[in-house]
Amino acid sequence: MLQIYANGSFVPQDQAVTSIYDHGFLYGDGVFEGIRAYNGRVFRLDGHIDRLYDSAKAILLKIPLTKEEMKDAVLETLRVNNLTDAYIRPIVSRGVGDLGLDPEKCGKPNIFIITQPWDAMYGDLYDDGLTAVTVTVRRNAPESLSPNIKSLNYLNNILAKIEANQGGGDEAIILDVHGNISEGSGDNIFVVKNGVISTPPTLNNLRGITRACVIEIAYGLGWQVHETNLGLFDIYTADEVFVTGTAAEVAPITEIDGRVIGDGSVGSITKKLMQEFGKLTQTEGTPI
Ligand code: PXG
Repeated sequence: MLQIYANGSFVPQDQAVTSIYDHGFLYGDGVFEGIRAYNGRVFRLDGHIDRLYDSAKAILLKIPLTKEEMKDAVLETLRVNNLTDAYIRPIVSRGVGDLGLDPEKCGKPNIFIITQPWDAMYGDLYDDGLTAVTVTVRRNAPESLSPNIKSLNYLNNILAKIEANQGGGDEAIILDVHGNISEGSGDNIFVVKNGVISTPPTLNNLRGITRACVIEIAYGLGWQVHETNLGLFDIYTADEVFVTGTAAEVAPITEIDGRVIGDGSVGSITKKLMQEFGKLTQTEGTPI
């Protein structure tokens, strides 16, 4: 049975539990990360741990481990479970409090790290392309709850995913309150038009680690990436659209709201970025 890191100990999966008074459970008060290991290495571990601590800082949650200790805990959890290719989910909740909102009533934050084997998320769709639907629910406004915070409150994304499921889409496209494209339910969005790659700036979406990798890869290939506000018109009329995320990796979208994107097949720039991203994940990372 898989072992879970729970506040410094390893416990079997079915015994890794927290209290119903944990504010992570009562209020979604906490933060998390989604990380992958490929071929015996953890991909962009530093970037993910930095984002975890930034998310925690933004909600005034002091993680009772140094970043180095957290990285060691991630690596040790993989070793304990004998995993070389895995999905890794560190979770830090505010901890056990009472039924009131006040986080000062909570004791120590709870830290859990789940690791498990993980295959490509979308199977054949990497060859055929995903279908996406624009959803009515809008992305949390940064003035209310910054989409930069990877918090345990994912209701906004879950509502988007429910609408995508109802609309027969593989992924949701979420607009911000102004009608600009923000992101998918668990990934960032890129478009390609006349050879130019564009993606929305990160005020209205999560600062994706995969997004940053793809931008790096594109620059390495001598291509430019424009970070600019995009509307529905831009994605409907794009030659290529793709999404990026730790779970999704680089995944092509070939149909949006009933419109065929480009010629309906996976575009050449998307294909190249998928290939190069695949090479990177197989060759770089922190050894387990
Ligand atoms: N936007 C959001 C809202 C995310 O949750 C990304 C973008 C991509 O970021 P990275 O750093 O992974 O490139 C994410 C992260 C899932 C799942 O099961 C996906 C994420 C997190 C948790 C679960 O699809 N994606």
